[in-house]
Amino acid sequence: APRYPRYTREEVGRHRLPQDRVWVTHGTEVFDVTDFVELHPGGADKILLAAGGALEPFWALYAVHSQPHVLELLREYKVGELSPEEAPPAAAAAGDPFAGDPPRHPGLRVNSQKPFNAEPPAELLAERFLTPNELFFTRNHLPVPAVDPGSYRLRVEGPGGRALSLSLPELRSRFPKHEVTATLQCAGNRRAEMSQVRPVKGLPWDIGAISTARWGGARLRDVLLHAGFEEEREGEWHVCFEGLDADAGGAPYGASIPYGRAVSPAADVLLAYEMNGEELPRDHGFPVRVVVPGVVGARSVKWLRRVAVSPAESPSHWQQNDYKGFSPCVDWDTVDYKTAPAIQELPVQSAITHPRPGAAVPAGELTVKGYAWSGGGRPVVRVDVSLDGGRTWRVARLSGERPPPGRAWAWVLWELQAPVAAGAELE
Ligand code: HEM
Ligand code: MTE
Ligand code: MO
Repeated sequence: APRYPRYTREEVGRHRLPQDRVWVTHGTEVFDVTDFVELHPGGADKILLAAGGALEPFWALYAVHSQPHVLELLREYKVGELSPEEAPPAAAAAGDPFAGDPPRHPGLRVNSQKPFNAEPPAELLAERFLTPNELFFTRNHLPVPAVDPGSYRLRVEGPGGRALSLSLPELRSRFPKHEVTATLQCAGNRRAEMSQVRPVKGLPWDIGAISTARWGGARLRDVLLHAGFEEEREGEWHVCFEGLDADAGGAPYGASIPYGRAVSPAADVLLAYEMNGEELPRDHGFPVRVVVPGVVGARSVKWLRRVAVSPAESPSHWQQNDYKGFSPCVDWDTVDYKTAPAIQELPVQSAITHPRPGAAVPAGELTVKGYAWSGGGRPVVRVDVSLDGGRTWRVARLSGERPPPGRAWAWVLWELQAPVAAGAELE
């Protein structure tokens, strides 16, 4: 058998661009696939997502690769082996509060490592109506708590009901499982584009702080009614959520929604324990999270430990002093948080996932793709696309689910084919 040179993962990692040669690993083998990039049936942009690292996490998303002819083809490009001392990524330092965070998919675009905040790359974001769990955007404010499912209890309490302490098996067996397809979007989605207009503080999210899943769990409504809370209540009431993740001072992540939304059968608010048919991944709230469809992601509290009915909104920083909207004339030095309500329903949103800004597109027929979504369960009825800065418009083809009226919780994906003249600049 031929003897191949040995490389470390770091050396492989220096080969991410065609000008540096494109290397990937599979098992312990190293391949130079530069000459295959343009021949890849799935497109050059996709194969480049794996450049400099392991193929397996990407091939796990696309089963077409689990055929013998794909490995045979790959073998032609073998240039080396990984060094035998190449251990799995080093264990995190003791004393690091993030040392217990779970492993993540290498395709995610990371905006912050600790706490972990990451989005699927635009090339993969709208490839599928349901976002694969390992690519679903992650927005963590704190380290991911380690939860023992056996001793986990969810507390439910507040005036007007009896206190409950529910184990995971109780939550699963006492209440019917309800399933909802819902898109979650962070309020910061597309902040990088906002910063091009005027620099704003916060994580520089591109267009991927949004993802869609089929969530399964108990209806919050069923749990509240089981605890004896009335469907109709006089006066102002809120349902507050607390997570098991807490800051250095011991304050948990928290948020609240109005009582009426929590008990409304049409609002579909879930205490979810399943995501796309699997148990919730740790990054997305294992073992139980709230899913509030149509509402800013911040209210869908992960690692849920407590549900409290209260006459006041959640006292949490993230309900009181963050996730609020202000005039452009207000900045961080002059803001008075009490003057604005906490964001609940989000407005309409639409973004182009392909082509990317600045991309060169060949003359001929261009495919433009993207997603569109609205908060509040309002359906997207049409997506119009302009290639000439808004002078003329074409209507895109939509694909998605057909939800009941007022319950359009999921995005639609859209696509348009349009002719492009040579040398044209498209806006
Ligand atoms: C399709 C090889 C990396 C996404 C294919 C096919 C081959 C192939 C041979 C056609 C399979 C068939 O239809 O029988 C490779 C090799 C890779 C690589 C050798 C790395 C060296 C990737 C990566 C992604 C990807 C990293 C995604 C991030 C796809 C997709 C298709 C495909 C979406 C289906 C295209 C279609 O049917 O329209 N690939 N692939 N591939 N690949 Fe890859
Ligand atoms: N819940 C807890 N306990 N801790 C958090 O940091 N982040 C919130 C929300 N729930 C958060 C949380 C924010 S701001 C968003 S946008 C969503 O979770 C993101 O959910 P995801 O990470 O599953 O995409
Ligand atoms: Mo968020």
